[in-house]
Amino acid sequence: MIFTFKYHFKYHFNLSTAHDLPKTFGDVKFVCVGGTPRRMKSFSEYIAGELGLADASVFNICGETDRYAMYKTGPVLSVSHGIGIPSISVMLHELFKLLYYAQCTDVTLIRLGTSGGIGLEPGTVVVTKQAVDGRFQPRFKQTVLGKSVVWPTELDSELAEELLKCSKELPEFNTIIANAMCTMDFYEGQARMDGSFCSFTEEEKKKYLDEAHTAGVRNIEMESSVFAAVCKRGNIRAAVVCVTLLDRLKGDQITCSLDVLHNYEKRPKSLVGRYIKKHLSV
Ligand code: R2B
Ligand code: URA
Repeated sequence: MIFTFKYHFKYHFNLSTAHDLPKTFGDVKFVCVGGTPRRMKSFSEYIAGELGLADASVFNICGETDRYAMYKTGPVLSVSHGIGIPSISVMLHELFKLLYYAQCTDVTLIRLGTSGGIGLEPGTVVVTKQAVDGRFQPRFKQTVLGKSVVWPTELDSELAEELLKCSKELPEFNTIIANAMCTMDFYEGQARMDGSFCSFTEEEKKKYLDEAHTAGVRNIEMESSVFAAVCKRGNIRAAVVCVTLLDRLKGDQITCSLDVLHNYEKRPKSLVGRYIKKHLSV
C-alpha cells in the first residue's frame, strides 16, 4: 500500500500516532464493518463468545467522537460506517491509516450489511462478486481535482468462495454469490417510489429492476462500490456479505416485523463469525 498523506491524525476516530497503535491494534487480522454502532457492538460481543473471549469487555474505542464506533475483541476489529459511499469512504481512509501505523499484516476486511434483494426470498444472504453502479458497470467513479477517476470493484473471489463453502454449514438460510448494485440513494436511486419525490412510472421502475436482474444483480445497497475499490487499491482481501430484507420485484417497503428484521440481521453475523472462527483456529 502506498501512503502519501502528511497528517497522522485520524480525525473521525479520535486516534492518532500519539497512541501506541501497534500495542493496541497490531494483532488485528479481521476488520468487520457495518452500518450501525449497535450492530457492530453486537457483532463484537458475538465474536467474543465464538472465540471464547467471553470475559473481554467490549467498549467503544472511539467513544470520544460520535462519527463512528469501534470495538475490538482479540484479533477482530468491528467498526461502524454509517449510510452511503461518503460515510464509509471517510471511515476506510482512516481505518487503512490505522492498520498501517499499527503495523497490522494479513488483514481481511468484511462488510456485513443489509440490502434489498432482486428476485430472492427475503432473508437470503448475498456474498458480493462485483459491486456494480446504477448502470450495472463494475466501477466506482469519483471526482478528484475536478476530473472523473474510475476504479474497478471486483471483490476477492477466493474469499467469496470460502464464505459460500462455510455457508453450507448454516442450512437455515440461503447464501449465494452474485453482483450487488451500489447506489447513491435509498429512494429514487434504488428505483423506489415511496420517497418524497418520484420522477418515474411503475412501468419504468419494473423495466429497470428487470434489467438489473438480467445483468446479474441480486441485491442493492449503498457502500459496496467504494469499499471494493479501495480494498483493491490497498491490496486488502475483502468481502461484502449482505442479507436481503425484501424482494424489490414485489415492493418498496420493508414490511417485516422487527423480530424478523433482527433475525435476518443475525445471518451475515453468523456466517462471518463462523468463517473467522475457522480461520483463527487453524
Ligand atoms: C443498506 O442499508 C442502508 C440503508 O438503509 C445502507 O447503509 C445500506 O447499504
Ligand atoms: N438497504 C438498502 O440500501 N436497500 C434496501 O432496500 C434495504 C436495505
